[in-house]
Amino acid sequence: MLYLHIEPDQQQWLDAFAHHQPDLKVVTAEDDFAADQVRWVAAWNPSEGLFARFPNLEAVFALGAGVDAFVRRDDLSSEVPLIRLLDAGMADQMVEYILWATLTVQRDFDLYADLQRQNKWQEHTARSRDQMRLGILGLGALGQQVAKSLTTYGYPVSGWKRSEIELEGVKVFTGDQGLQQLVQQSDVLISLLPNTPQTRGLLDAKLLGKLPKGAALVNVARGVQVVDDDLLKLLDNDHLRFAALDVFHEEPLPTDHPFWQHPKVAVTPHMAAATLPEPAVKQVVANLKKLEAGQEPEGLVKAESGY
Ligand code: OXD
Repeated sequence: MLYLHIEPDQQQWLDAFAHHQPDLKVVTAEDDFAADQVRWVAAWNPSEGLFARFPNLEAVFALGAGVDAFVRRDDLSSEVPLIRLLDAGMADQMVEYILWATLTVQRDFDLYADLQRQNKWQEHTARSRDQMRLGILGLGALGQQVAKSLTTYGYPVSGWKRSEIELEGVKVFTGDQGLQQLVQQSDVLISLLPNTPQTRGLLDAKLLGKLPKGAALVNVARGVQVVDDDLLKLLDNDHLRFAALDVFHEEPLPTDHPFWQHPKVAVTPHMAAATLPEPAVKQVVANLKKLEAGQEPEGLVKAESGY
């Protein structure tokens, strides 16, 4: 039996399970069931104490890419395999979001919106794609797919990862020095990093100050990676041109946060890449089969790295 914990659109998820594995018994908080019969939980934004309800838990499926809400919890032993989604339709959506943010500065749409508010007709010199160097922080499963996809649009794409990898068409930087180098040569810096103690507060004045003047920041990872005051200062002193922020320290973003009204900030409500029920459930079901066959599931979170 699998317990499903997700909002909104719970029915779509139930339908997707019924479609991909009709013989799997899926229950939710609305059902009557014996908690000791639950072998798996598939969840997003798991509530406090959720996992403690199930004494015979064999695995947990995070219905998203980031698992920060699933690790270091009192109700979930690190012995229970935790499996996250690797793409499930998210990469394409991330690419769309990044293209929107990139085009906003490349084609000066932010400046034109401002000019329109002043009834001003004034043309800016446009930049071509090869003049927009995209730097991706985080080349995990999602980051690699996003990076490869962005190269197909003609943008020079670089990426940073802790460990070495080869990625066709993408210049890969590693290590602390590599991080500085990547930032120094990024016109648009994009965070796809996992939320770990090492990435929290990483995007501070010291690092963001190394971006070329006029660069943009796109954060589609986790809000805690950005030091908000540092980012605001760099936008206010014109070192940075634009920030597209989808994630925040506190969500929903408090109504009095300066990001809301800042002319150089675009705020979106953690929507850059929604998890789509169909591909996500397909991945969960494929991994359930692997677990039942004694094989390692794809997207198994490693205890040492936490992602
Ligand atoms: C995710 C997210 O991690 O949506 O999947 O934030």
